[in-house]
Amino acid sequence: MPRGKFITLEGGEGVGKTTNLTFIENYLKLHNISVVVTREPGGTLLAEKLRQLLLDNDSETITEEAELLMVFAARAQHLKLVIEPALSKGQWVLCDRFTDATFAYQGGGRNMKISTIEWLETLVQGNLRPDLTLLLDAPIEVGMERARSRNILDRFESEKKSFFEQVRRAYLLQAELHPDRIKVIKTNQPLVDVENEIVNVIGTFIK
Ligand code: T5A
Repeated sequence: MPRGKFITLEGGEGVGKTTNLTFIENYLKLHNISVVVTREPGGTLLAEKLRQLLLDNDSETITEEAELLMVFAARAQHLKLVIEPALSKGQWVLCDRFTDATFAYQGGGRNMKISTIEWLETLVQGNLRPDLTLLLDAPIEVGMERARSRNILDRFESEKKSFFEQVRRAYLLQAELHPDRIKVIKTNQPLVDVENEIVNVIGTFIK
């Protein structure tokens, strides 16, 4: 049984990751690909609890170091219990956010050292990296407006505009550093056009 492929979906707040996740899942299933859909932080009982703690707006101030370690603690559980077993069985994994989010939010947004994040990435993931990453990108105002219209803002969504600008810049830098793996899709356009671009990228990848 060939190993499955690992696809991740990335981008700032409200850019349309969750909206397009189901579309991608259905597209893969149409092509007879067995796919596990999951998310980060989260995907296991413990990792979902850590997600709650990370997003909760009422907690005590979480230090940058604690935040980074919680994100990777959740990832370690998720990899061992969900992602690795699925890939080994030949299933594909479609994940809403992964380590590029850490480089963007904790690296770009919080200014944490990239070498520290890389060290933790190797500790937790070994050589495992996504096979394909779709980076959904839209101007900050568009994403924040969409996020605001939908729910009460969580701990990250309550950050200042400059934080999201740094996050966006860091994501685009990741795409520049890994052009073969990360494909940027602009989402400040009608959903149908976003879907067409996604089909182009995933269609080529499947072939
Ligand atoms: N985090 C995560 C870290 O700090 N480090 C890490 O390592 C990881 C893994 C997780 C938070 O954790 C942080 C980052 C995050 O802040 P999350 O729920 O995964 O949170 O991320 P959010 O960005 O908060 O997810 P959202 O659900 O808010 O945003 P989505 O999924 O990008 O957006 P979506 O699909 O819900 O769309 C938002 C609205 O826009 C509409 C949708 O209908 C929806 O109403 N929409 C469009 N409208 C018009 N045109 C289009 N093209 C549209 N696309 C979507």
